[in-house]
Amino acid sequence: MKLNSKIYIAGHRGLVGSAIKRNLENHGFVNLIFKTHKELDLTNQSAVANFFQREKPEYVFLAAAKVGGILANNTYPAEFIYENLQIQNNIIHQSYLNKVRKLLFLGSSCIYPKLAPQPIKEKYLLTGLLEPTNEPYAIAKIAGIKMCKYYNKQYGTNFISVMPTNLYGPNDNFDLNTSHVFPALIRKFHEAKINNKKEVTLWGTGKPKREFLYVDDLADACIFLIKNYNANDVGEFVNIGTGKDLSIKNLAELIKNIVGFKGKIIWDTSKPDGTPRKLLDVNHLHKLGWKHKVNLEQGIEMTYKWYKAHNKYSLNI
Ligand code: GFB
Repeated sequence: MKLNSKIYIAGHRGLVGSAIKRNLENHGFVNLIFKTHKELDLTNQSAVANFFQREKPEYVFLAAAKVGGILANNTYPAEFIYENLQIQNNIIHQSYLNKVRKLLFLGSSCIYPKLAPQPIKEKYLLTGLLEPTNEPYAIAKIAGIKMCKYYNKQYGTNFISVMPTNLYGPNDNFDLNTSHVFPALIRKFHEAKINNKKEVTLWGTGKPKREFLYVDDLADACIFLIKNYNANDVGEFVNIGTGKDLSIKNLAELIKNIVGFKGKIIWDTSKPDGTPRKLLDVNHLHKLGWKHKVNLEQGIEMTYKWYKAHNKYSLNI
């Protein structure tokens, strides 16, 4: 991938896409293309076909998706399966038809069975029942992995699939109904602090364990892989994570302390816990030569700093 290679970032405004865009720009890549949802509806087959025929990108980062936390997935299952399948099918198929040199497909760690042995190895895919709260999204992402695999097999394309763990960082979604747990905790503790609240309500029991990777680390891993490897070097897909997890309760305590909230935490067990644990085995990734750099405490500090600087809720207005 050269500095003037034509690179399309699908989903450039989202948590992952904006981190990939930031990384490429910081490293001097000057020929990036991206479209807002208004400019290009990725669920529209002919619009995507016209875009690819016109732009002919050489590299594609497929970071566009309909994403959300446990409640959003559980509330809008039809939208999660339809929109993600449409987006992937359109971009993967047009990348093949328009001879894209390399595509990197972003999946998610929720593709694995609810009760997979931990840490989860790539080979555990499809060895058991999925977690119900995110089955639609997981099925769509599994379809994306398989589509890349079989396009590579039949058409000789070079489409790489990566499965990141739970992500967090700048540009995350902080809407309390649709967000993931990490941004929700940042916002809940911050708002409780500035409004002198006595308690904060969190979801579930706090017992589930999650692994968290800072999004700029993920972007670095994606660019490292697409620059240094082809699909057949990577295999069907590769986990991207830190190899460490903690309970939601411990994460809440960490974020509470860094934000400086002094009140109580109440657990609303009417909300779902989701899968009990999804710690990724990252040996394959390490053997390919990449390891994460940002540890959780650093990541919390950096994310909270970004949140206070970019969020109307933080400006005491
Ligand atoms: O991050 P999260 O929404 O999704 O929830 P998953 C993680 C855990 O945090 C669950 C708990 O046990 C939640 O009950 N939690 C506690 C909260 N308080 C809150 C809160 O205020 N907001 C949220 N959102 N959670 C997602 C999948 O699963 O993982 C996605 O649904 C995607 O599709 C993502 O795969 C990576 O980690 O359970």
